[in-house]
Amino acid sequence: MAEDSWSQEAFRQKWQEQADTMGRFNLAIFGKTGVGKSTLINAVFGEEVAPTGIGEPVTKEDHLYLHLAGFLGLLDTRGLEIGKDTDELISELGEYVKRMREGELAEHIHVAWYCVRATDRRFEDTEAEFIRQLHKLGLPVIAVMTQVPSRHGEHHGDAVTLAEHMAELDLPIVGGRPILVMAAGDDFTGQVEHGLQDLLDATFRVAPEGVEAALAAAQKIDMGRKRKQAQNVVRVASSLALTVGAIPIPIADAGVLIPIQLGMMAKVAAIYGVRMETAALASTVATTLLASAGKSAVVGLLKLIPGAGTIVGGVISAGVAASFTLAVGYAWAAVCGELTQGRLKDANGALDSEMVRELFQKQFAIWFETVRAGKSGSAI
Ligand SMILES: Nc1nc2c(ncn2[C@@H]2O[C@H](COP(=O)(O)OP(=O)(O)O)[C@@H](O)[C@H]2O)c(=O)[nH]1
Ligand SMILES: [Mg+2]
Repeated sequence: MAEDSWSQEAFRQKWQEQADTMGRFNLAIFGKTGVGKSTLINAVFGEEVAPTGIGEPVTKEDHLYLHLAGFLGLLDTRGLEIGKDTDELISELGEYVKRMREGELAEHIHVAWYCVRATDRRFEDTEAEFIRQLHKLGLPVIAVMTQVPSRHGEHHGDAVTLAEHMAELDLPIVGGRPILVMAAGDDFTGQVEHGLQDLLDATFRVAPEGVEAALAAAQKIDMGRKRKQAQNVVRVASSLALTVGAIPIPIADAGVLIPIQLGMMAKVAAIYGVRMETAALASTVATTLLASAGKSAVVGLLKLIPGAGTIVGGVISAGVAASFTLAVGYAWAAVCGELTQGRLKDANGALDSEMVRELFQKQFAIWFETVRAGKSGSAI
């Protein structure tokens, strides 16, 4: 028990250390009411982020609100209308953007999304002017055309026409044209979600390098980005296990690998954007499994793999220790991927330990095989 709580404490600490290095990705979102901003944010960053709450007012004029949700900061506006109040909005925004730039990168506004609804079939001069002003504040602006109907992978002709029109205006927007999306499908009309990955890719292209990890963690649609960020941490832990295992570890002492793996798991969880408490809880399930049968970690898990047969003479070789750690890392990453998409929950919305256990175990077996077969380089 005492050891358990120590692990938990260490896990939280490692998670926080990692989170601190990642900082925050701050996105400003603009567009008229009803164009689909909240829906878009939900689709890309998850339900918890949607600015249904008020957020914190960040200027004394009270028109700019910052919503913090994990690795995302979302800036939106209240009470001022683009067109009618552009000057006031830009001046308030400019003041805020400049003030934040005096602080560290995690406080800056990194990217702006300007949303236009396809079904409005028009883009006003005042909107173009607003975008130009945003650009002058030094913000990379991505124009997003929302609620774009599609059929068989083709965009609605009217949306394409509107996009062409916008492209001809020579707006200072990323790629010179809007990105066409449908953030949420609709069963009744048969509309399917599309374009979100393009939007995310464009956002990655213009976000400063220093917030790439935070953006990867905050978004929930591209697991590949998360995995890529996690790779390094997993490899470092594996090398560490290799060093520890250079003197063959007696099976009974295989627990020496657990701290290495716990630290790795904490970092991977943060990299994936899994909240600390959820991650800590899920990690206990995984480590219980690692230490299953009340014996050593390695034996416990290797027993689950038919024909692992790598334990010779009652010791674990450096190679096994390293492979084992790699497999733990990637299996855990799979768990984290599911968690960030709101899965592995029971009917009450609480973490479902049984599901976590099953997924981790299954993924571990797969990865251990892959790693031992030397296929990890290309597969991961
Ligand atoms: N099916 C579907 N509905 C959308 C989409 N975007 C917005 N809506 C609907 O349009 C309405 C307004 O969207 P909302 O995101 O609240 O707009 P906001 O005022 O810009 O935040 C809501 O009823 C949404 O359900 C979309 O991509 N797909
Ligand atoms: Mg909204």
